[in-house]
Amino acid sequence: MSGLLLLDLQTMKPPSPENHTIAAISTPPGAGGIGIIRISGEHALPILKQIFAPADSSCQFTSHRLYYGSIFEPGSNRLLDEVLVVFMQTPRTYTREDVVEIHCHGGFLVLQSVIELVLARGATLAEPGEFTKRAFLNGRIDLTQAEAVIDILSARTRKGVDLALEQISGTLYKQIESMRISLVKIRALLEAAIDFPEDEIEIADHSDLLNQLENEVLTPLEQLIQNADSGRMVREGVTIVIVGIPNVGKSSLLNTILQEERALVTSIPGTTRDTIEEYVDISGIPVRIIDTAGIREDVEEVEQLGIKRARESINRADLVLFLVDGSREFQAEDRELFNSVAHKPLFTVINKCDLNRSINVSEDPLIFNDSIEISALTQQGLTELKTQIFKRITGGKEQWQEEGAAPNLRQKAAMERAAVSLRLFRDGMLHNLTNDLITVDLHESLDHLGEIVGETTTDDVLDVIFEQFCLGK
Ligand SMILES: Nc1nc2c(ncn2[C@@H]2O[C@H](COP(=O)(O)OP(=O)(O)OP(=O)(O)O)[C@@H](O)[C@H]2O)c(=O)[nH]1
Ligand SMILES: [Mg+2]
Repeated sequence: MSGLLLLDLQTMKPPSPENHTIAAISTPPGAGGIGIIRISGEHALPILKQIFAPADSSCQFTSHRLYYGSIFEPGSNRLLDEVLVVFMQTPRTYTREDVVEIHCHGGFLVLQSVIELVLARGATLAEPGEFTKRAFLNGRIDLTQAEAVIDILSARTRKGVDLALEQISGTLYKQIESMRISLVKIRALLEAAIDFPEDEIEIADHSDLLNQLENEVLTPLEQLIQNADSGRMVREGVTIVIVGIPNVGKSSLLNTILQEERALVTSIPGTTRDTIEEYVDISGIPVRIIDTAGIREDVEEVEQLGIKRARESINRADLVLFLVDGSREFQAEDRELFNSVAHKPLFTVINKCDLNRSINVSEDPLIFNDSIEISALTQQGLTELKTQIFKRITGGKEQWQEEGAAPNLRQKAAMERAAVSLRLFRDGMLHNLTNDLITVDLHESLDHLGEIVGETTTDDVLDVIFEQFCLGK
């Protein structure tokens, strides 16, 4: 029986690899309340029928209905699990193929034995991302929507989820499509003029076309390219390192930002030996914040190693918080440390402002201009500190503006290529080059826009994208 399933029922030949039925455990490894096995392809339902005994024997496997019953091993009749199953008939499914989901108990061994049974009945284990790849290849979603699925799975802040959801709903796709439609219209007018010059086809004069190109394509495209930076920050996050000489309150600041006693705090200089890293959500940006060993000279070996790690973290930082103790005078060690990190984007934070101030900020305008005062102990200035961090990592933004889609790096690169061709095309029009010359650039820009949504994307690029998925998605 299982051998038969490997053959196409009409041609009695093995199905081609593109449309074989695939299966995978779609829930994460480890114990959970339920674990789901997903099967996609034309044999999904026949496989289910062989291994599932419905509690209600009149069960017709109506599409999109949940059925209760058990999974058993045909032949031995051994019970493998008590389950709920759903059959979803093409095309209203994730992959646009027939899809079956088997909702098992969440234990790994149970899931393992059920998936093995499904594979023995003729399904192939899905590659990472293969379900989503099929959704894309079968035209249910475009490439930007497929990439947004990766984003939603890996989002680390609510803002990241929101951006991904917007992209899944097709916002970016629609924007790119509307640009492509505008370009196709322009191309049609220009090509008509090439094909039928003697007919003196009424083509809009070039200045109309130029306006159209600017307003409907170039300007929105440039806006999208700018948004890519916000997108990158929300997807990848940024790294911030707290730096200072011993005892200025670095670990206290980390704890205050996290609102948790994460790092040891004592009044003894040299408390923190290793770097301590945690994630925190600052206005939607996942920020990796690193507390470091206080940097000073002439210390014993363990502390030296800590200081070496601190220096390494500084090198990787997107932003350095240079922390000083406002209740003491600014010291030669502070200044030396500042000079050694001054090549990084940084700003000075004066801590312990709940105590009497001894630091003289007017002495060093370079160090104290734009500095802010906080107290890690009383949390004074914490909101302002987060605002300043946000401003500095976003290049001056006070908060997120509603700007629409935020492309990822791949999409941005294709947009930039499209913009280059579009500017060449525009210059060609401005200089009244012949239509057949300038339409070459127009064709190229259309191709680059097509790469974004997946219409002109090469197979190796597709492979790279879908490899980023986890198994079962
Ligand atoms: N009054 C006051 N004391 C603070 C403040 N922040 C930290 N402290 C105290 O300063 C001392 C050192 O704090 P830590 O957070 O351990 O300082 P650190 O910079 O991490 O020190 P090392 O790890 O040794 O480099 C502790 O006694 C803290 O309680 C503050 O804002 N106000
Ligand atoms: Mg510390």
